[in-house]
Amino acid sequence: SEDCQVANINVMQNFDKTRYAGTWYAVGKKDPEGLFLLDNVVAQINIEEDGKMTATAQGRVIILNNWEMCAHMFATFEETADPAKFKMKYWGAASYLQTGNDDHWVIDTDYDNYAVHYSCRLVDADGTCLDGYSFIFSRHSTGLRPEDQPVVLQKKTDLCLLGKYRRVAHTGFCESGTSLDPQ
Ligand code: AZE
Repeated sequence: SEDCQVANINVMQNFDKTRYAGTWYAVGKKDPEGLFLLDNVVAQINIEEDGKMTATAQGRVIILNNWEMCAHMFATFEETADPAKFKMKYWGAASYLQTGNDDHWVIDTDYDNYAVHYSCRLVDADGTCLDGYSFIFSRHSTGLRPEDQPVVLQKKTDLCLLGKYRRVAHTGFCESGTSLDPQ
């Protein structure tokens, strides 16, 4: 939002989770504090038979003693009054990975090419976000289409996160057999 108030952030109107389902490649990210997914981040959104949204995600991480691995994560989503705002419970396939309960807000998506995700973990006393993360997702591992770039740039600006994103590389790290985590 204009005043960077988390409560005033605009999310996707008439969000359709069934169209959000499928594979998304993270092509940009703004990191939170602490351990986080480094690169090769791919999310798979599923709609279960009961209509509930779930997800799996993978990404390269470095844990504890500089141990590099591919993190395999699972998530369930709790719906809220706003169809584009979810509570995401997540955990790792291995116990030493992260668990958490984060917001999962869909800020904007055309469903077929790009999606802008946002999660504020800690709202400051002044209503701005003190600790959060955001992913720019693409249906294409190669990045955003040129025509989607200005739309995404505007959303980054609206989120008060312009200049805070890094590109997310896709090198095949989580597709190779080099992972220490069983596939
Ligand atoms: C997200 C969307 C799809 C489901 C999940 C996502 C987030 C995952 C993490 C994982 C962190 C792992 C760490 C391991 C050491 C948003 C991509 C689960 C934040 C830090």
